[in-house]
Amino acid sequence: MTDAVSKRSVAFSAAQPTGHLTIGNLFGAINNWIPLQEHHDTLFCVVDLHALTVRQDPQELRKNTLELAAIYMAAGIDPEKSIVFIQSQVPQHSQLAWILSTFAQLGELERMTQFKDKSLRHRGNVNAGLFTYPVLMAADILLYKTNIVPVGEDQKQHLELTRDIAIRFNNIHGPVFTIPEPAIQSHGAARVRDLQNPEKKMSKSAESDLAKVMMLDDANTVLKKFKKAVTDSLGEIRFDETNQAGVTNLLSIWCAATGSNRETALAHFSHNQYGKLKVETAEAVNAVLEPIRQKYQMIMNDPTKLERILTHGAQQASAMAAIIMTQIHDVLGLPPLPGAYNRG
Ligand code: AQP
Repeated sequence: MTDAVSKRSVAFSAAQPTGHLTIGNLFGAINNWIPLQEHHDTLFCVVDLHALTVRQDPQELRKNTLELAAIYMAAGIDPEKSIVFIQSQVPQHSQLAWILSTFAQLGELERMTQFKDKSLRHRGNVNAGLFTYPVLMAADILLYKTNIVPVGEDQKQHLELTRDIAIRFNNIHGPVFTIPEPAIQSHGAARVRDLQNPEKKMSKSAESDLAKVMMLDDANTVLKKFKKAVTDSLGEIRFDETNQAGVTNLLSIWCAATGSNRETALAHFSHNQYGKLKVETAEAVNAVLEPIRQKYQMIMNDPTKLERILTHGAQQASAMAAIIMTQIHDVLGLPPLPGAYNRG
């Protein structure tokens, strides 16, 4: 990618630097990003402004932001094919978010389940940014005339709101925005579950370390976490989200890690004990993570190169964003932009 006037369809996705990524982020989202690089214009963003909706230690945030970009690349995002950048280095994200907030209804934002969940988890800091998070996400996506957004199932509701905002804007001001489509994994990895509480999705900010497998965990830690995963006392290995959420989660992770379907998983495990399922799932996950861990170390050994890639990415993204912002100013009756954007 890289050409602001390319005619290929555009794919955009992002993750928050609220910590290192989990295998939920990998199997639910990033693994879907990689093949898109071949036939789409792809942008992958580290959304640090989103991370501010939960109180962050500044040193940690700075570190996590760079490390997250390195994890993208270690997992297979190629900066020669994709634009990789940090959200706060492209100011049009915040500018468009303000404009879109005048097209989002309070009632719509109140219905967002992530807002409800996060306001319960962060009772002491239910800030307005947590509430308007989906509007900033809509800006991230719409800024690049995005066609496809590969995300985990948890983001489906936000995507629907993005579409509604874009349609509402277009109905009033003409066809400025492209209406994006979500691309969600069709199998179990669309929602990898917490290893200690399989009723919940695996989250990088989960309090218990045993609940989440991080992409950079070492092989022994991965094995330990899977061995301690919560299952049940039924003693049967099958896909049953209602009665055996823990076992179903392990099977789904094994499928995602080995590229197998459900039938293969059942044929492989159905007459076995939970212990074998846990150990083989850990081994399959380690086989996926080992090359990522090695590549991550290589990338982090050259921080100057990493920063250069991100600066270049921000310039490319900003040049693309400037095109639509000019159009938006025009249709809304705002004065033309005084060439303030860096067109890279
Ligand atoms: N458990 C999951 N299963 C499948 N997909 C997942 N994603 C996240 N968790 C799972 C997908 O990963 C992408 C990046 O997510 P994010 O960093 O923007 O934030 P999130 O969805 O809020 O993820 P976390 O890990 O739960 O972050 P925290 O703990 O900071 O809130 C998205 O496409 C998401 O769908």
